[in-house]
Amino acid sequence: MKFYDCKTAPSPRRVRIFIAEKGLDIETVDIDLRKGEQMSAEYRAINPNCTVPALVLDDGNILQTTAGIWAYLEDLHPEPALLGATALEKGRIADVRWKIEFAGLMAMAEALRNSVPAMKGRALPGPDDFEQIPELAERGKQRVQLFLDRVDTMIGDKPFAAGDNYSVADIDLMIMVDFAGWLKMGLPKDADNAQRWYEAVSSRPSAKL
Ligand SMILES: N[C@@H](CCC(=O)N[C@@H](CS)C(=O)NCC(=O)O)C(=O)O
Repeated sequence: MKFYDCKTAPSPRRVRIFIAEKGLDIETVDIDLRKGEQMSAEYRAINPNCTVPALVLDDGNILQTTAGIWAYLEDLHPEPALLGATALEKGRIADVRWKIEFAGLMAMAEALRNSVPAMKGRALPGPDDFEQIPELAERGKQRVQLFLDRVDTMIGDKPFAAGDNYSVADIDLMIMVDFAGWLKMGLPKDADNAQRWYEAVSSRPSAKL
């Protein structure tokens, strides 16, 4: 197997952390997004979406999204279960994770990609070029702030984002909080549940990756 990664980007970090939590050792190739390596003919042959992560399997099959790679690796290596161990846990984790992706990660991408000069003409990832829309950056920032303010309630008194066990919901939420730091936004200082949770997940060895 070969994992196509990018050390500076949030989405492939979701897979890096997942691989580390499973204790797997997978050959890794770094695609430098800052140099535009995702747009090269070689990489398009692996992932025509021009995005990372991607996972090339030994039989030549290719998985081209975080969710696809997670599902595949979880099935091959069920322990520890990161997508949920029981039917209810699987459902809860999928619910929470989608909320984090939609209201957190997508809002953050909207804010960043529509504002930073380095992403001029590249307001969406993928093979097609789109111009930035400043109003979307503003709306994205408002959505990120609303999301960060609600993390405390989302965590409540649970140890982890979707319940008693560490899961992909924690991976996505931690990455979202770190990603928000790029726009100097963060969890409210007095959000005790959110701060307690963030400290716990960030101190796991996988979080350093
Ligand atoms: N939902 C997709 C998102 C992948 C994605 O957008 N990756 C970004 C890095 S975080 C990318 O490859 N961007 C390429 C670009 O900006 O041109 C996944 O998780 O696989």
